[in-house]
This record gives sequence, structure tokens and C-alpha cells, in this order.
Amino acid sequence: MSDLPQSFLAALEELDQLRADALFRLALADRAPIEAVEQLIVPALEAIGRGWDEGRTALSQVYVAGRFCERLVSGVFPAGIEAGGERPRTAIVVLNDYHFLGKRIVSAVLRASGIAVLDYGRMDVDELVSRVAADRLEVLLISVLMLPAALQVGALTAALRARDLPVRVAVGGAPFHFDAELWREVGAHAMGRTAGDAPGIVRALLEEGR
Ligand code: B12
Repeated sequence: MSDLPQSFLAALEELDQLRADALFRLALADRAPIEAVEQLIVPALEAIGRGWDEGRTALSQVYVAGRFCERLVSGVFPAGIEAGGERPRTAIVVLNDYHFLGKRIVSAVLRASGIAVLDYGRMDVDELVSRVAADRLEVLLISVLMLPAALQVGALTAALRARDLPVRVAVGGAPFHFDAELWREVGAHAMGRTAGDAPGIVRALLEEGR
């Protein structure tokens, strides 16, 4: 069983979706969904991303693997149903980016830990500042995978400060893995490496802000 992640990566690289699907289901037999996602899907997509960076993998392979993993993730973490009652003061967004998988997983983990979260989808800086103000957010989670989008978090935190909005910002995604200091440089209050970090971060930021 220990070579499951390796076999899953090989199946994705060969675009063998039937085999990848069977291996993922095998992983789910003795793992929680979040463990199966973190142990199989996340490292496989990271390896495929490196392959593209180094010229070993075609963009079409990255695309097909990404879309396929999106289907697997949607199967175990269906899109959220907005909770009734008081409107949550925590939201998650993809900033100027089209990599949505991380956001989907982080939202699911938060919901599973009893934290209600608004899903803002994809936004740019101006739209996001307006929504944060309108919803009087306490915590904003941002998922970005492109370096230019990560740098825009700096423009966002500056705009939030300029409007004196007390929201606390947490970031996650590949650029923050590649450069461990980037989250501080863009003015975020916290950074998470995995979706499993999100509930602890939200609770700590809510606590700090009160
Ligand atoms: C799949 C993929 C795609 C798919 C996306 C499909 C989709 N619907 O999401 C497609 C093919 C569309 C795509 C397109 C592109 N991609 Co792409 N892509 C990837 C790849 C291989 C995997 C990303 C992924 O889904 N990972 C799985 C998810 C679950 O992981 P994750 O998002 O990191 O989230 C985890 C953690 O980071 C954390 N997390 C994430 N967000 C947050 C937030 C908070 C608050 C917390 C606590 C935690 C947290 O929790 C998650 C679970 O643990 C990465 C490689 C990589 N190393 O990430 C490249 C990568 C991100 N892509 C890259 C590039 C360049 C592109 C393109 C420009 C390619 C091109 N030339 O067209 C386009 C641009 C699209 C755009 N404008 O946004 C580069 C970015 C480099 C850079 N420096 O900016 C990467 C890093 C590849 C590389 N090594 O060069 N891509």
C-alpha cells in the first residue's frame, strides 16, 4: 500500500483515469478523505507541476490531470451549501487566479470542523475590498498559486489598511511554499501549508481580532 502515491502519480502521468480512480478509491478504503487527498492528489499535482516547469510534462497533461483531480475532489468534498442562521464572518477566495482546487479543499475542511465560511469564488483586489467591507469580515482566507497573484495580496492588504478594515488575512498555495517569507512580505497575518492548517488558523485569527 505504501507505493499508492507513486502508482497514483504514474497513472495520472499516463492519463490513465480509470487506474487513477481505482487507486484513489483504494486509498479511501483506509484513509479519511482529507488524508487521501493530501497523500495522493496534492503531491501528484505538485510533481506534475514540477515536470511542466522542467519541460518533462506537456501543459495538456497538467490540464487533464488537474481537471481529473478536480472531479475526484468534488466527489469526496461536494460544493458547500451555505449555512443558515447568522452570516459567517469568515470567507475564502481565489485572488486573480484560476487554480481552484486548494480553495475547494480548504472550504471542505473548514466546514467539516464546524467553521462556516463564505465562498467568494474568484475576485480581483477592488471587488474583494468592497465585499470584505460589506460583509464586515473578521477573517479572509486567500488561495493563490501564481506568483503574480501572490504579490497582489500585498496590494490587497494595503487597500484594507487604507480603509481601516479590521479583517485578518491568511494565505496559502504554491508561491508561499516556494518562498517561506513571502506571506509576511505581502502583509498577511498567517500562512497555511495544507488545508489541515486552516481550522487552527481561523480560530487563532478570530481570537486575536477580538
Ligand atoms: C493543476 C494545475 C493547473 C490547472 C488548474 C486546474 C484547477 N481547476 O485548479 C490548469 C491546467 C488550469 C493550470 C493552469 C495554469 N497554471 Co497551473 N498548476 C497546476 C498544478 C500542477 C497543481 C495545482 C493544484 O491544483 N494542486 C493541488 C491543490 C489541492 O493544491 P494547492 O492549491 O496548493 O492547495 C493545497 C495547499 O497549498 C493548501 N492551500 C491552498 N490555498 C490555501 C489557502 C489557505 C488559507 C490555507 C490555510 C491553505 C491553502 O491547501 C491545499 C490542500 O492541502 C500547479 C503545481 C503546484 N506546485 O502547485 C501548477 C502551477 C500553480 N501552475 C502554474 C502555471 C504557470 C500555470 C499557467 C500560467 C500555465 C500556462 N502557461 O498556461 C496556467 C494559468 C492559470 C491561471 N491564470 O490561474 C505554475 C505557477 C508558477 C508561478 N510562479 O506563478 C505552477 C506552480 C506550476 C509550475 N511549477 O510552474 N494549472
